[in-house]
Amino acid sequence: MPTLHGHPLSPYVRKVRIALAEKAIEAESNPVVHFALPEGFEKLHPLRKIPVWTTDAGEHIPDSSVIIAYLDKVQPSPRLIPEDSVLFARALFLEEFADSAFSMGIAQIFLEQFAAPLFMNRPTDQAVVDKALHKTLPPLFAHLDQTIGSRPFMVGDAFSIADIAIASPLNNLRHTGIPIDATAYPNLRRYADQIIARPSMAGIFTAEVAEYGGESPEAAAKKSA
Ligand SMILES: N[C@@H](CCC(=O)N[C@@H](CS)C(=O)NCC(=O)O)C(=O)O
Repeated sequence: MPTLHGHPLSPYVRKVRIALAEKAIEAESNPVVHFALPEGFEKLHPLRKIPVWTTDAGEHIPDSSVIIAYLDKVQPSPRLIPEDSVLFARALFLEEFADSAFSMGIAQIFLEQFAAPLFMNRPTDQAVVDKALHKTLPPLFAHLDQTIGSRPFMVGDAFSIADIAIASPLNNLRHTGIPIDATAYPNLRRYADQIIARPSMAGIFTAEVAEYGGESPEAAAKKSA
């Protein structure tokens, strides 16, 4: 069986897990964390990053975007990267947007609010959370809010790599219990609630909550009520 190397809470690893769930592909999980990779991991990924996909034939394929493009080639159904040239370009740009600034902004909140108390035994640095929430993320949320409008999917009329790439870091935001502001970004909030309820993602999120004790905004709201 192929192996997916990388911890499930990494947004890049989760991208691949969602793609696998969509395509019903089974794989072993090797949940290594990026800050404690085993010696020799550079043989799998020269930059020592996660995720890496190891095929049955022992070929190591690094990088979430490359892995999903590969999976789309070896098992095209359901297709995650649109065939139409313009939709292809839009989807790949949104993936790049999500993998870079958007993931980084959410990672700052996730690390401080969720990972610091849980894994690093230190309190949250609220200034870092506030900066990400009030400076870094608003223009990115605004772009996504405008892009999605009232449609169900980020690109065209089908679920794609763009939805996977955006929903995966949104799942990390969800773990912190901080909701997307429904007044400022009503389209994005509706989209996030809908896309994360998709079976391929809901199963992954529920498993993560069960294992790592994150919580949904709904649970956080109930607690503070
Ligand atoms: N573009 C890469 C990004 C992968 C990445 O940055 N993964 C993080 C973990 S979330 C990592 O391994 N970081 C270790 C490092 O940058 O040294 C992908 O999509 O796979």
